[in-house]
Amino acid sequence: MKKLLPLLLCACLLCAPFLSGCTPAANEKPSSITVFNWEDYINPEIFDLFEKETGIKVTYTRFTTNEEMYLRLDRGGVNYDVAFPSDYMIERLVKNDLLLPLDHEKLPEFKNTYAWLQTPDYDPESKYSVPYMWGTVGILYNTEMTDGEIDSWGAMWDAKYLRNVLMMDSVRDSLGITLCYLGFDLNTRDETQLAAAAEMLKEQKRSGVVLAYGVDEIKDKMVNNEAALGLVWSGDAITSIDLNEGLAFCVPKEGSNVWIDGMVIPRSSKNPEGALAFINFMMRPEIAAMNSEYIGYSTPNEAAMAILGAEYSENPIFNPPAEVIARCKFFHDVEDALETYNRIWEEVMNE
Ligand code: N2P
Repeated sequence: MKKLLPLLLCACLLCAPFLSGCTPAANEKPSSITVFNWEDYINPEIFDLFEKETGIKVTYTRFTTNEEMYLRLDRGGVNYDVAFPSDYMIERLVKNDLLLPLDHEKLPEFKNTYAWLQTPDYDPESKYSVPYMWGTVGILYNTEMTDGEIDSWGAMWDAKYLRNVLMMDSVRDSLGITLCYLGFDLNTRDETQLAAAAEMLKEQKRSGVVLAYGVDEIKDKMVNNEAALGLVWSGDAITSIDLNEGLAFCVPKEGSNVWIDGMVIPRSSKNPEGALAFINFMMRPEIAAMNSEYIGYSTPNEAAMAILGAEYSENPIFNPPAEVIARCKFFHDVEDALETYNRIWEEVMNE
């Protein structure tokens, strides 16, 4: 051993340049993250601010629906460091082990989150997600192309709006509001209820009221007075009304969906540390406020809400009154009924 020791020391010294060449590189954090978010759902200035402060460069990739996002995470092959799924999709991602648990030690800004949003039932301990934005689903309508106040989903089936209705090309949203209109639970797995909703959606298409099915382009068409009614998320209603004051929004009396989108770290992340830094940055009051102001969606951040002030907190679309929330329900993962949901949507599209 005595003879071996100097030899070992020598070997170590000889290797040292290579080892030291390796060590910093191994410790060095990759200086970029890939953020996988919805279209039109972040103020791009935030990426520059984050990069300036941390040196971490952000690549921004987009998706249109939760279902599309899920498939991309599930198939693997692409690396995403931060993604923004909704409540029911977080449930599904957790069930299928596609998310990394969050290290809350690295997320001190989480404290700014409203207490009621810190323990959502899809992730009661915020173990895998922190809230990003929340809102409702409703009808955006053109007050000059419709008569009187709209307060029912029935308007979207009304023959007088021939070729004037924009439906959302999003399975849960379009089926969800149809189920509400029929008086059924928007998470139903009952085949008879789902078949009734399917028939309603096909009938709506056959009748010719539907001008188009879309997602992000609905707000542009509504702003340009191209349709009388559109199915939208509340934040898109705010953005649209800002650009066209002839538009109004309602959450119909039959009830609707209230949702929370979260920030999560997919299991495939190559830079979870960078991802945590980004998520924490997004929860800073000033950043959350400037982001919410830019995209028009409601912040779950109490401190940011204080910065945004009365103009926002008193806007009933941005901060819906209790009676509106009371008639809304969260989506949940429908598990094995998902096949039925997808089949129905495909049938509607092919009708
Ligand atoms: C904005 C996307 C909003 C997501 N384009 C609603 N859950």
